[in-house]
Amino acid sequence: MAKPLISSTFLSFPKLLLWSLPLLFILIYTYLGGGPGLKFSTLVSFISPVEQAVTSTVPTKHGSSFSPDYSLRVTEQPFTLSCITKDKVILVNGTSPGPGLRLTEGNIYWIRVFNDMNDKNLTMALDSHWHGLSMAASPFSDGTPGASQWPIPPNHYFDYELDIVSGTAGTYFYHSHVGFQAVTAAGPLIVEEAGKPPFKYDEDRIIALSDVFDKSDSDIEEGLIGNPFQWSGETANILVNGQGQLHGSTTSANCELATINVEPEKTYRFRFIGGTALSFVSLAFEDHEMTLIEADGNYVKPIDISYLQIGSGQRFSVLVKTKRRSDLSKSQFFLQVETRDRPSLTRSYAVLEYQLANSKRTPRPKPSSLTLPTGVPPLTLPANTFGWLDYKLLALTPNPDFPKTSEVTRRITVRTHQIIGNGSIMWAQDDSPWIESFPREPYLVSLYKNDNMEFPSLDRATAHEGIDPITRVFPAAIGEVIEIIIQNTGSDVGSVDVHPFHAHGAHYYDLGSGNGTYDPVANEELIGGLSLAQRDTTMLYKYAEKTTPGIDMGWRAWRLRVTEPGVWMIHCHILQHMVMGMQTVWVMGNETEVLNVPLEHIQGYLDYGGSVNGNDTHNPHVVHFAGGDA
Ligand SMILES: *[C@@H]1O[C@H](CO)[C@@H](O)[C@H](O)[C@H]1NC(C)=O
Ligand SMILES: *[C@@H]1O[C@H](CO)[C@@H](O)[C@H](O)[C@H]1NC(C)=O
Ligand SMILES: *[C@@H]1O[C@H](CO)[C@@H](O)[C@H](O)[C@H]1NC(C)=O
Ligand SMILES: *[C@@H]1O[C@H](CO)[C@@H](O)[C@H](O)[C@H]1NC(C)=O
Ligand SMILES: *[C@@H]1O[C@H](CO)[C@@H](O)[C@H](O)[C@H]1NC(C)=O
Ligand SMILES: *[C@@H]1O[C@H](CO)[C@@H](O)[C@H](O)[C@H]1NC(C)=O
Ligand SMILES: [Cu+2]
Repeated sequence: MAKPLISSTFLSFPKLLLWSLPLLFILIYTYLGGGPGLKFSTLVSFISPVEQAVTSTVPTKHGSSFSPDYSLRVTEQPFTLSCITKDKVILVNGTSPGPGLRLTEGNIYWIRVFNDMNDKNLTMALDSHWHGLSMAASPFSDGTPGASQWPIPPNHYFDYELDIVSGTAGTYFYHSHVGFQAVTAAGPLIVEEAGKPPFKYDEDRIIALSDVFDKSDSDIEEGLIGNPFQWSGETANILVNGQGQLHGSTTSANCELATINVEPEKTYRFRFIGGTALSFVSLAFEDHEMTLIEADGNYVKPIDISYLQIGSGQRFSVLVKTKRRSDLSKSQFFLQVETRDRPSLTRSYAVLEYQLANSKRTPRPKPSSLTLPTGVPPLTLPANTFGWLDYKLLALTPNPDFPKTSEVTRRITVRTHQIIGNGSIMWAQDDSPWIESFPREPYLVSLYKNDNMEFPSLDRATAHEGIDPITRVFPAAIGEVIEIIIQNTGSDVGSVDVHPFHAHGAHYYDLGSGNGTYDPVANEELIGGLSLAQRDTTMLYKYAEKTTPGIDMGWRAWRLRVTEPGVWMIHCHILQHMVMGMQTVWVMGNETEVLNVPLEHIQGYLDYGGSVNGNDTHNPHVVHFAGGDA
């Protein structure tokens, strides 16, 4: 495993100062009791000489002496998911979901991602974006093409540096951020505590959800951006850990239900990962209670829940106590999963399977014996679609630095709207769609090169509801406390949709949601005194099937103290919507803060296929931004 480093390269004083600034800021900030969910341990680790060491940004050659902590190989090949066989499925290490990564907080990791595809680009949003993890120190590793990095060209690899700071233990996932690839190219990423977790459990189990579509990825992508527009079709099935069975299909390999093995009388932490491309689902276990303890990588005050609702990009952990052996009348219980807010309901299952010692001699039941329930579903899940746990998810450890209403410097409304053109359909935020072909090069690259884009103007943005109309970017200054209001509106034909909105870069405080237009005064009544949880993906709900085009119909509000300089995306996590333009780019910090690496050190990042990419004959030259040394 990579050790927290000490740099060997001596730095000039100005560079040293430049690099110390963000750290110093975090240090002071943390000391004052703040930081996004930072714990006391963070403070301790920041003042320890090891983590405070200043690193050089001179690129390092990753030759034969370098060995990454993990490697992921991405291929495109024929594959069968839930009885649906396709010629071209993008897999990580030959499976979907890909292998789970387990990291321990307080360390720096290097993850080598191989693009073994012959004709496709790839980025891995080790979703912060290695999902929700802070990546402030690694500006070109966020995994968002168009915003922060060039994609990895075919038959090349890229080394992602992950600085897993203390206080971030939780459930995440990694996934491709190109086109529709994340429908299958994704995998769990678990950050474990260096010490003991705040809740006691015997073991954990990952429950990753995904969708499967009948159409090929390329047909889906072409249809979504095409004219005439063609919808992807609805999900054919919701998979649990890549497995599922379709009603009416003959059972064969890759068509069995997933089993989640447990033993009697134990406490399990089930880590749910919303890796669905589209589906917003409700789920519950037959005859087993759940206590929610984590949302999006943050521990929350435990809440007993009778069902869980999870959209694309979200993660939740629940504790489940298994039954006593003497109370077991059977050894298999269903996990029932159902879509919400789609034209038709898709229902799927997995099996919670008790491993009983005396059954060790009897072989595990054959997949065919784990058949779908026939007739009435075992559970009746509530039909409700909006408001689940809003104003109820509270930070386990109240954060004294929760930004108060009086500290809010700006309220930025992102009005999202579906434009129905002559045959095409797009999503625009404040009239601006952001699709992969816009911009021509990653935004951060343009800023460094000073060629395609000017630095966004906060003045222009302030005069236009937060978006700078010239650069189509939302700028914010370090130190500001902003409220981001995502406002749903009726489409050009009056339809309304549901959207899981996801932020890279930092976790925000979720201020809740409601119908109509956001009213800060009314909402203050609801949040007053609550120690709200920090999140990175929350739902913009659908409050009506049909409304007047352009009319406000539902909002979601976030509050964020801006601390991490960088170029970050905020987008709907539904892959179809992203492809159709439902993405925004935010520039946090001014020019000095964002472009803080000497240009001569990052040349390799500035061109597509630049020297930061490795291949069979070329070792990559990469900057150790966080200082990770392998
Ligand atoms: C993925 O596959 C590669 C090559 O087969 C292997 O070296 C690597 O360890 C695998 N990664 C994980 C996380 O299992
Ligand atoms: C990969 O990305 C580069 C840079 O944006 C682009 O020029 C190229 O067309 C892309 N290739 C594919 C196969 O999409
Ligand atoms: C779309 O249709 C309208 C009305 O039929 C027409 O005026 C306009 O030019 C069309 N736009 C494009 C881009 O084809
Ligand atoms: C939301 O508001 C609209 C307009 O006032 C109303 O028609 C609709 O029923 C409301 N939805 C819910 C779920 O209350
Ligand atoms: C950015 O902000 C920092 C801190 O306030 C300041 O020192 C610096 O001069 C600013 N840079 C620009 C380009 O405005
Ligand atoms: C490998 O990378 C080097 C340096 O970027 C490049 O010159 C070379 O063409 C690449 N080889 C292949 C097969 O792409
Ligand atoms: Cu959406």
